[in-house]
Amino acid sequence: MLRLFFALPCPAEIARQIDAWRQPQHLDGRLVPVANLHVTLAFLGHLPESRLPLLRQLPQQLPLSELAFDLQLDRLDCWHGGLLHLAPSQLPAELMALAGGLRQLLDTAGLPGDGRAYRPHLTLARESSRPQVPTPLSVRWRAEELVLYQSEQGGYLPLASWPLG
Ligand code: 2AM
Repeated sequence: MLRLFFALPCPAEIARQIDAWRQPQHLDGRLVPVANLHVTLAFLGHLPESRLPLLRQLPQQLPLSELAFDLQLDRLDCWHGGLLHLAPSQLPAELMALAGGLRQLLDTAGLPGDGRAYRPHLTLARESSRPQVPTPLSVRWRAEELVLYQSEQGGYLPLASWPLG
């Protein structure tokens, strides 16, 4: 079984910016490694390897050439359980179309989600407290790639990717 998810990778330069912000904040908890920073679009959980051919075809059914967009993450928040993250205060229509489109295709393929509403975010640290006096952080990048990842111990392995725009 493979633990899988579709996500937007965080470009290396932006990931470095985020890390440069994180370092002096003295965050507690477990920091997400720089190379693993991403925004999940659809979480698939554990699936047998035999599902990979289907998953490799699925995104092609979306109008990917129309779905590049600027993603601005400007809201620092900490959810229940200490999930410190950045989220967009404005939800780009393309982001919601991508996540919603993937969810619909997955449902149709017999791979339903857990029914929870999609709340886009980039996790910075787990089991963490909100920084006491956080320096504001806002990052923006052009989302131009959709990636299917396998989550393994110690990292995320890209299995397939599709250009946006
Ligand atoms: P998180 O960072 O908020 O924990 C790989 O684990 C990715 O899948 C992470 O972005 C993680 O979100 C997300 N993820 C893990 N379990 C999930 C679930 N049950 N529902 C939605 N996303 C999940």
